[in-house]
Amino acid sequence: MAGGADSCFLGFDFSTQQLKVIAVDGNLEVIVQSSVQFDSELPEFRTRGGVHIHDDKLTVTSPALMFVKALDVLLEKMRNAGFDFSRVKAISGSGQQHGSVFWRKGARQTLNHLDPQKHLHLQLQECFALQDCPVWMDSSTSDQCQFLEAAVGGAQRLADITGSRAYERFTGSQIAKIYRSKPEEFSETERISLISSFASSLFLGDYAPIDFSDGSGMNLMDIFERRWSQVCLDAAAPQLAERLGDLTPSAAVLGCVSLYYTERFGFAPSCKVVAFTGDNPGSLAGMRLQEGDLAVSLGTSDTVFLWIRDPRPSTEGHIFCNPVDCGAYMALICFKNGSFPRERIRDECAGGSWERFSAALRSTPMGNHGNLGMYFDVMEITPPAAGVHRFNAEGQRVSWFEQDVEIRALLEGQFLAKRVHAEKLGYKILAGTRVLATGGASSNKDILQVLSDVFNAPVYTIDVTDSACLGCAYRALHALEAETGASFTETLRNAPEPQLAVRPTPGAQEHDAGYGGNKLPDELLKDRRQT
Ligand code: XUL
Repeated sequence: MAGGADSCFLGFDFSTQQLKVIAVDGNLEVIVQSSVQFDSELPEFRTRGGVHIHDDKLTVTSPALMFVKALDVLLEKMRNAGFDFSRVKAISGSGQQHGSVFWRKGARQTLNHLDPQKHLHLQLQECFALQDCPVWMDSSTSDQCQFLEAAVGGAQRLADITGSRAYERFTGSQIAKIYRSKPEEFSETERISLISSFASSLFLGDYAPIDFSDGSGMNLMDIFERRWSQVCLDAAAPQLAERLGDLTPSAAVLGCVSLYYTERFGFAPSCKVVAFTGDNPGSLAGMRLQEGDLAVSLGTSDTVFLWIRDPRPSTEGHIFCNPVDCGAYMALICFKNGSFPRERIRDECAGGSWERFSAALRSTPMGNHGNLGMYFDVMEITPPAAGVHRFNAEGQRVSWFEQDVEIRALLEGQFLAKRVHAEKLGYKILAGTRVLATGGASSNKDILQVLSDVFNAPVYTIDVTDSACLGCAYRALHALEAETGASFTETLRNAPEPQLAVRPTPGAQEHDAGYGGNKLPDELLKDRRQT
């Protein structure tokens, strides 16, 4: 173990609405948590939800200096609370994915010579070629997406290289937009960081490389070769490779914290900075997903994370390099129709009661006598479809179901879609597969039973509040242990385990063939763009 209870590891998360930190000790106990809310604690930046939504409603940015000032405030809060920075052996962190920071020429010099007597935000205010960073909520780059896909030979070809077809929020199209719309600012740019590598740069006192895992969310990196894809770079902007710098493994130790932190806060000069990564990769680490595991977050929108060995990129979902195992991958699939249709059907078919909703699930059989429904109240992401689609056992469209059948059809349809789309990306349910459930609906055992039966795998629940932060504190610890060859799983063997909630109903195996086969109607499986 990298140090005993005396040592400590920090995980930061530069997320959309706040900056958070978690400290764990060498026994993996969480000892400190703190945060800075952007809107309320840094009101001078006038953000709502941490962002500025521009007049076109599509452009969404956050001030670069707000993130810097948040770090000033957070570290001061910790110092004022008596936190002993000299115990910290290593730090790591995560950032909201896809967002980019444009450093002005000369910024590296400033980073290299930070004055410990002064706040960071006062020293870095002239360091950004763009004051406002494009963030993941931006959807203003449709033209750039089309151009990028056409340049590489189509959406599927782009996914084959970078793990995803072109997405508006991905950094490649964002950079292409800045290059064309703000040529002066672009030519003044010395380095483009992701939010994650920007944050590690602040600690390192130098430009930090982008890690493979967060780099996979740019539409610019060849995820199989783990290097920049020249054809994608060329389609985005000229001389981009030098502005992006090198890529690095997610577990790399980048160096030690700069003098600024040792002198101002009392960090040990030997305190290591471990590559920062994206918040979703950070969460995968925090949930301690293992090979074959799948995590399902059941919230406003539903998200699925997978640990994958041999991915098959598709025009649905994203493949990223795995942040804790350099030879593996992770997939992320987003479903927009999560809790709203669940609540609507509860209201319409169970009188607004989760109890009656649960009773309906208990009174209907697994497989629902072949009845299946897809309920896309709003335009779905995966697949791009809208409306309610009901099919009977013969595969014929029908216009209504009995109330209890409707409730089961909704849940089986939602979970089946998750399974089918995961399998399309190369996911295989293995003997030891665990499904980790999180989010609001994961507190309902009858809902989890349906999930378990559809995947024919046990379902575990896990508290994932701040999983990205926690995951990055774990990653900081692991990066030191990795020097002795320990895997992430070995390093974390004593961390709190997910709790077993339900096992598959006897007979789920027989149903497995039906579930595993593409029981979903073809029209609901179609890819977004068959180019
Ligand atoms: C993932 C994505 C969001 C951000 C949120 O692709 O865009 O989950 O990472 O911080």
